[in-house]
Amino acid sequence: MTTIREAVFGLLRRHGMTTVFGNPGSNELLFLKDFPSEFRYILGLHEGAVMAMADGYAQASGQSPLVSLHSAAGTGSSMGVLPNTVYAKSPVVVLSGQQVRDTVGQDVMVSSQEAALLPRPLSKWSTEPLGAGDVLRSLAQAIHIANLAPKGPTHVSVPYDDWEREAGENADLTVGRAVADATALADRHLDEITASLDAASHPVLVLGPEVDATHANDDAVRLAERLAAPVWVAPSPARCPFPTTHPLFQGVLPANVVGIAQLLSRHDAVLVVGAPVFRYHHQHPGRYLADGSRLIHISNDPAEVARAPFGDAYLAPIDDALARLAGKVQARDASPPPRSERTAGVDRTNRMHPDTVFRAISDLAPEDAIHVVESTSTAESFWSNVAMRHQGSFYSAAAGGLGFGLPAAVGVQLAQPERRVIAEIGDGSANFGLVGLWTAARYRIPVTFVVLRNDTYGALVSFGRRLSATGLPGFELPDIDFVQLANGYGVAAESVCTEARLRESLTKAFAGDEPVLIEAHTYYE
Ligand code: TZD
Ligand code: CA
Repeated sequence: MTTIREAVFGLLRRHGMTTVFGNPGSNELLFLKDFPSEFRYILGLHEGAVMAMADGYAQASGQSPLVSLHSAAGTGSSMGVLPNTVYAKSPVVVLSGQQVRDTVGQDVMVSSQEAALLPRPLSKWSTEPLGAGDVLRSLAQAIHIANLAPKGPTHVSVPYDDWEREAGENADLTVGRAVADATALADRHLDEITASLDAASHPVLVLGPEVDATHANDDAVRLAERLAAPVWVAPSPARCPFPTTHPLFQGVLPANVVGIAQLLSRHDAVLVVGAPVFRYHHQHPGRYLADGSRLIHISNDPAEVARAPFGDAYLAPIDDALARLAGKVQARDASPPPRSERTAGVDRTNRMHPDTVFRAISDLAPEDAIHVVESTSTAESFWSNVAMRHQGSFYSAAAGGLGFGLPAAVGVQLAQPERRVIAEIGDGSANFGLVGLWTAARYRIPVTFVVLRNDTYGALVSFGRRLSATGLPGFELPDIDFVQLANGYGVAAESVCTEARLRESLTKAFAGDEPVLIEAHTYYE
């Protein structure tokens, strides 16, 4: 007889889901029993870190990892980073353990009441099968839903006495199914968009994370070059959709209405691809778009196109749409617009400006390095100093929830063992996912962690100013020694205060194959 556990491992194998991130409890042991040797289990010491590692892995591999979590408390602990997973459209499948089916109603220890409701609305789909006979099919459904556009995290809660029951005579049919997203932009719509772009005198592109997620970066470059259109990255980027070294690259749009309207005002056609319109952050109300501009939005997410307050939208796969548009619009000639230059910040005694840190990293890292960034006040400095040329070069918390970056870098490195992964993390952010260091040490995952230590929640200082909120408590973070913390988790670490020392440490880290943490003393302006 085939047990439900055996059938589920067959299903996972079938979908290439042989990497499991988890933190086990008593409800999960019968699922993990006789863990097959071709699977790998990556232990995280807190479920927030487990989820962030899995999210990074999913984004950087394009494949679904399985996340195995303990019932209510374990799943609950993972939820701090789940908003990021939802907004990153990351196809993570979460399996949480449940107490024995017949006993859950008594609310026995470590049962999870209304388990399917727990991770909503932070999941694309969540269920607890009504009987053991539906466990395999429910997990298959969770995998398919996670991977159909728009992708997203799904959750299944399974009572642990289900695992040893018989899978039933139809298990092979459920395991063997293939589900393909076979949608494409209709020719008629392609013609409409092409006509609008060809008729425009000054088109501009705004690109979002889904361009990178669907590996459409090269087609985005082709389209921009054909249109001779400047390219902006949509606000608060979670990925890098366009090479920052390209002459048409303009930078990242600010996350407010007036700022975006101003920067796009001289363009009569604004084509937004693979991003929401728009994910504003700072409230600075005004008119969304200058008169005479028309916004065209291509997204693979029905909710995204429905909720946008302006613009005409097309629901379509991003890679297909970009490839076909790039082949169809009229090629034109125009020299790239000048990019506005920032003056680099100046170091102080024993404190570097963030510009110094990012410039050093960009100079010394391999040209295909991957950056996982969670350092909130330094975003502008990062984007103006770091060269990124390839697909999958940048990941950041998609919903701004801290605790993603440090462990996500571990998952990204597992997914991309051939590329150098650098985690640029603020000293505040680092504490939300610090336990990820242990996993890096335990499995020798050679991420270079650079902690920008400015001893404060810098971004909140500037937000406070923006809101004229004075007398705010709880911003200062003195006396956190990241060298000792890293050593405690088994990661070698150094503290640096000057550019010369930083460059030495980075050179050494990039030459090695071990995780390393560099505590870089910076200051907040
Ligand atoms: N908790 C979580 C889970 N996510 C958040 N985004 C916050 C709290 C609020 N928060 C921000 O939005 S930025 C920030 C906090 C606490 C400060 C981060 O400090 P940092 O970076 O040291 O990482 P900077 O460069 O000093 O801002
Ligand atoms: Ca800080």
